[in-house]
Order: sequence, then C-alpha cells, then structure tokens
Amino acid sequence: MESRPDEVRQPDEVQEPDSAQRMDQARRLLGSARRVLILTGAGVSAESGVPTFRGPNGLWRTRRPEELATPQAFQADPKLVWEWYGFRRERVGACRPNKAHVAIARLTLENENVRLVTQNVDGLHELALEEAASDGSYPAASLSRAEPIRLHGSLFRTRCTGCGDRTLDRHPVDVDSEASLPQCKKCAALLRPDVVWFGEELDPQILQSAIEAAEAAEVCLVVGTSALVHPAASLPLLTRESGGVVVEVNTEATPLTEVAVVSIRGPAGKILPRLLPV
Ligand code: BJW
Ligand code: ZN
Repeated sequence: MESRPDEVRQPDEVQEPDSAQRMDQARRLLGSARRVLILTGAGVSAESGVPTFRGPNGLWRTRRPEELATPQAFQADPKLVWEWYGFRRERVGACRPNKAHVAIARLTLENENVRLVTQNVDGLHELALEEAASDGSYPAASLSRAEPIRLHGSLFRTRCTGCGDRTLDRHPVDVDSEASLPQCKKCAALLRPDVVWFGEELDPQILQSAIEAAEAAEVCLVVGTSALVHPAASLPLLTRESGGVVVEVNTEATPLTEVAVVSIRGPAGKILPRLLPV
C-alpha cells in the first residue's frame, strides 16, 4: 500500500536505552490530555514517498526556496514555478497515506478533542480520513470535525491571479509555453497554485483556528517538521505559554527539541501507530 522510493528512505528508529520510557511518557501525556493538537509537516508524508523540503533528500536540495516559492518568483517566471508544481502534483498524486496518516485519521475521527493542523499541501491526511470513514461508520459531523486545518493551502487547488476564484484541480499542467499555463475559465487571467508562499499572509481565519487550537491544547504533538517556518513553528510555543506541553516525533533534532517535554527520534510511520491511543 505504501510506496517508498529509495531516495526517500528513512533511518530506522534509533534504539536509545530510554526510548521505551519516552514512548510511555508520551502515551501517558496524550492519554490523559483533555485537548490535543497534532501539528504535522512534510516528514509525516516522507514514508509515503513525498520528498521533504529540506535535508539531504529534500525537494529543494538543488534550488533555494526563494527561487520557487515566492510571489516574486511566480511573477518573474510563472512557467518555471508551474513546472515545479506540475511535477509535484504528479508525484504526490501517485502516493498513498502511510501508517502515520492512518493513525492520526482514526484518532481525530474517534476523539472530538483532538485537532489536526498541517503545513502539508499533499492532501494525504484528507485521503486517510476519507478512507478511514469509507465504511460509513462515522457521522458526517465527525468527518468534518476531523478535517485538518491546512495552513499552507493545497497542491490540488488553483487560485485566479485576476478574480481570486478558487478551483479544485488535479490535472497535469501543460508547461509548454506561458500561453499554455492554466487560465481562469471566468476571466482568462493566469491561475496560480493555491498555496501560501514566503512573504504571503496565511488566511487569517485559518490561522486564528490554529492559534485557538494551540492555546486550548494540553498537549501539542509535533510530527515531522523542521520547525523553521513561521507562524506554524510558533504554534507549539503557544501551547506551552498556555500551560500545556510539547511532544515531538522526528527523525532528527529540531529547534523544538529543546522545548519538548518528550522528543521521540524515529520515523512517524513506525512511531505514531504505537503512540496514539486508538
Ligand atoms: C521525518 C521523517 C519521518 C523526515 N518521520 N520525521 C518569524 C521569524 C522568522 C521569520 C518569519 C517569522 N514569521 C514569518 C516569517 C517569514 C517566513 C518564515 O518563516 N521564514 C523562515 C524560513 C525564516 N514566513 C512566511 O513568510 C509565512 N508568512 C507570514 O508569516 O506572513 C506574514 C509575514 C509576511 C512577511 C514577513 C513577516 C510576516 C508564510 C510561510 C509559507 C511557507 N510555505 C511553504 C511552501 C508551501 C507551498 C508548497 O508546498 O510549495 O510551506 S515553505 C515549506 O516549508 C512549506 C512547508 O509547509 C514549510 C515547512 O516545512 P516542513 O513541513 O517543516 O518540512 P521540512 O522539509 O523543512 O522538514 C521535514 C522534517 O521532517 C525534518 O525535520 C525531518 O527531520 C523530518 N522527517 N522524515 C518523522 N519519516
Ligand atoms: Zn479569474
């Protein structure tokens, strides 16, 4: 079920002497918390075959983010930027949710006090939810409550640079020439990917929901993010300032490791099914 090309192979879980105690401690914290926020980044999808942004196998190892993920880059060379997004749409479109997505989907469907906030634009949390609920055993209300708060938009939606119209779009992108790039059906202006680039404001309502969830949470479980990009990386700090704790799952140390009460080093697809109480 999970596709995992060689170039995104993850290191195995590190067998530190105290890793069992850390798992127990994290399980206890998650099990007793009245409200939990799960914040995910690209690492949660790595075992599905989606390249992360940074690091040795990162999407941007040959390009700086500023070259492609800014409004200025799109204005200067829309063809190049659409080429990159077209490539990613194709690649991500062939990926399947992994065991981490599945564990999170079950937990959010089962437990109304767990909210998911994701930085990911790949749609794999949503797909895992859809599949977990496909037998009809969850009411529509549980499904909509379990939907992730998507901070950075979607790879499978476009936004018109003229009239602002948003459309679902899973099509391959024709990057032959500037004239062949996706155009708005209503006003014929150039379409852009409906994602949040550097220097752009996040949707204020979406950000507000994420902030409220972070402040209300007794535990913020942070999974697979380098915690370098703000305001997403500040959300766990809000949980802490409000009296809650941070638990981290990542294959590497991050700036949040120091802040976390428990930091578990290992791949999300192995750790989360053992950690989450469903
Ligand atoms: C695994 C694993 C496995 C691997 N299991 N783990 C405050 C301080 C400093 C700067 C700023 C600030 N506030 C705002 C800024 C500016 C800027 C910013 O943060 N810059 C920093 C880089 C310095 N932020 C913004 O511009 C944001 N806008 C904003 O704040 O507006 C107001 C404002 C404007 C102007 C000035 C000031 C304020 C917008 C940010 C938008 C980010 N957009 C992107 C692209 C989205 C579209 C697309 O996909 O193309 O979002 S950038 C990219 O980074 C993407 C990601 O969502 C985001 C985070 O990356 P993530 O998910 O953490 O991935 P990686 O690759 O970095 O990390 C993967 C991790 O997984 C690693 O740790 C691995 O170890 C781990 N891992 N395998 C578990 N199997
Ligand atoms: Zn338009």
